Parts: sequence; structure tokens; C-alpha cells
Amino acid sequence: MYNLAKKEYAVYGVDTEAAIAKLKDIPVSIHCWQGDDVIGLDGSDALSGGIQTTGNYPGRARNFEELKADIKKAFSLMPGTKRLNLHASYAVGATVDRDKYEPKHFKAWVDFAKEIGLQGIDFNPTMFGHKNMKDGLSLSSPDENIRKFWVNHCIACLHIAEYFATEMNSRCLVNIWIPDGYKDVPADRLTPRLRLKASLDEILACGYDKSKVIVAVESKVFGIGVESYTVGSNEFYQNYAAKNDICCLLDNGHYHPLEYVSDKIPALLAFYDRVALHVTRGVRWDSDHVVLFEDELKEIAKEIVRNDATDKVLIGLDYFDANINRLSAWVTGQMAMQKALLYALLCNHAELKELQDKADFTTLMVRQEEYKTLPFGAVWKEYLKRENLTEDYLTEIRKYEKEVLSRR
Ligand code: RNT
Ligand code: ZN
Repeated sequence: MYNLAKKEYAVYGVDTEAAIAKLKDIPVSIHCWQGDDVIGLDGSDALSGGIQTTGNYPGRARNFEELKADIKKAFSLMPGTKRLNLHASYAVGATVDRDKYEPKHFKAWVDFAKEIGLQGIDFNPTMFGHKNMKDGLSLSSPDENIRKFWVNHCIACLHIAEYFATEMNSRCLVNIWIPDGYKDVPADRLTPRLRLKASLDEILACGYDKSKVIVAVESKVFGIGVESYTVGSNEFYQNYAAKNDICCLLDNGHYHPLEYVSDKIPALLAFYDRVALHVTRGVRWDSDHVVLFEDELKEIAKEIVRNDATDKVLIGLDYFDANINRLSAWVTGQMAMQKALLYALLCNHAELKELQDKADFTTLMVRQEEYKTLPFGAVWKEYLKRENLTEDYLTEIRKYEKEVLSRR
């Protein structure tokens, strides 16, 4: 099957071997928070801040040991180069508050990441599931003690990120997302944004090592209970990032449903060296459904591949479903991302771009349709085989469910 597919793609000028070799090396940062419904390990028992998990499928990881075991199992079923994306709320054994977190609270994660052979660790300050999310505000709070607490938390996170980068010998992306906003029509849309701006300035002035840490800001249009106003909006963060030489993170659940992140990637690549992504699947709203091999995901992957931006676009996953087996959710989403990248790699983009420039839109349309029925599946299977995996990850997960998850 693979040999036939190889020949068929060759007719289009596509080298399947080169595609497979390239795919193996594109890192995907996998979120730890799919394993425990975003609860964390530092004392929170419920999610807050406009994000929501639904469902109570049995077997959720309830502690560090269980989460590690689940990550180890799930990651072993995923192909490609993997990074671990941690939230600060996953500190291990911390007896201090989040503003005082130190590298030592994350050493166990570093040991684990090395043990299972990950490329690196990425990091996120956690401004939700905490008592200091006061009146729904963190870095934009008018309460100076609250605002400072979260500034200090972010600074602590930058230093922990330096530690991750040093230990893993791989740059660490620190993504700042805050839930701040208002449910109903605000009286002042500017001042909270000025406070957020001041907070970010203070955080970036802490003197972190830019050769080791990449800072990104993640905008959002709205959240549950924060429907009318989001302090960290798209325009706010894009301008802040451009002026302060940091990175934008685009979460494809964070825009109006008729806006496409696939189109925003090349817009930002015209100005930025790097663009970070949270790949998710928003069903009608920012619902964070498991990522599937769908059209918009394919378009996102195409923009990364055809613009030669696999080193510039930092791919991270961000979804959580508590309604199905959590390991299966993890693997299905990661594999969907990999499939989309392979699909994008199996295309003669130079030819298509030339057709566009020659204004031969007729051939362009026909050619793009032809690609859709080429034997993609045979190449995907071959890739999995070479990664010592198969498409059947579910049998293994069901076994783990029976032997481990069902006993929790
Ligand atoms: C929320 C953002 C944010 C979170 C994670 C847990 O809407 O997408 O990235 O999902 O940080
Ligand atoms: Zn996100």
C-alpha cells in the first residue's frame, strides 16, 4: 500500500520519504491538563476563570503519581517529537503560595520529562482556580495587592522556565493567559487594560534570560461568565507583543467562529519571528473539544508547512474532555495534529503557489481537489509503523483502563 502511495504522490512531485522524515522532527507541545480536567496539584478543586470541563468519565488522575503514569502511557502511544506543556498549578509538593514558586517545585517534572525522553518543557502561569482571582481579575485588578501577587507569580514562572530550558537544553515557551473580564457592560474598558499593560511591563522587566525563555500572550474574545468584556483582547495583545518584542499565542477557540487562525498565522509571520499556537476545537464556542482531523486543522498545518515555518510556529495543544477516556482524548488530538502536518507535507506547494501567481485558478482548484483523494492513509500508516506504533491505540488504552484507571 505504501509503495503504491509513494508512486502516486511522486506523480505530483511529492516525496513521501521526505515528508515522513520532516514530520518526525516537528515538535508538538502536549498539555498536561487533559489528564486531570485542569484541576492541578496545588489545592484547587474546581475550575474557574471562564473555562469549563464537562463530564465525569471515571479514572481522572487525582495526584502527581497518577498523572505521571497516565502521561507516560498516553505519550507512549503518540508518534513524533513531544514536549510537555505544564501549568504552574501542577507544582509538586509546594507549601508556599503561587507567587513564591521556585524551580524546586518542578524538579520532579524535569526528572520525569528526561525519563520519558521529551524534547523540552513549556510553561504557563496559572491565574485561575485560586482565591486571588478576585472579582474575576488578576493582572488587571484595581486591588494593588492582588495585581502584585499575580505579577510576582508570573516573574516566578519566568525563572522556573529558565530552569526548564537549562535542564532540558531546549527553549521554554511561557504563555500568559488571564481570565480577566466582565460579565456585563463595563463602565471602563480602558483602565483595566492599562493596568494589564503595566503588569506585563513589570513582569518583562524582571530580567529573564531571553536566550532561554520565549514569552507569549494569549488573547481571547470571551469566556463563560465573562461575556461582555475581555481585558486581554486580540488587539490589546497583538499591539503589546509587537511593541515589546514578545510573541503572540493564537488559540483557535478564541475568536469569532467566522475568523480563522489559519489566516492569522501568515499575517503574523509577516511581522514576527515566531508565532505560538494553542490548537483546540471550539464547537460553537471556546469549548475546547478534542482536536480532530478537520478542515481548519488542515489549513492551520498548511500555513505552517508551506511557509516553511515549522521552526517559527510553536505548536501546542489545548483541549480537555472529561466525558471520554482521557488518555484516548489525549492521543486522538495529538495524532490529529500529526495527521494534519503530514497531510500538509504531502503536497507540492511550489506548484500550487505558481498556479496562483499565474492566475490559473482553474487548475489550482482542480489540483487542490485531487490532493484530497490521494492515498494519505497509507503514508500515515507507514509513518506510525516506523514510529513502532499502529492506528489501534484504543486496545492498549482499554487495557490500561481495565488494569489501572478502573481501580481509582
Ligand atoms: C483558556 C485558554 C488557556 C487555557 C489553559 C488551561 O481559554 O485557552 O490557554 O485553556 O491555559
Ligand atoms: Zn489556550
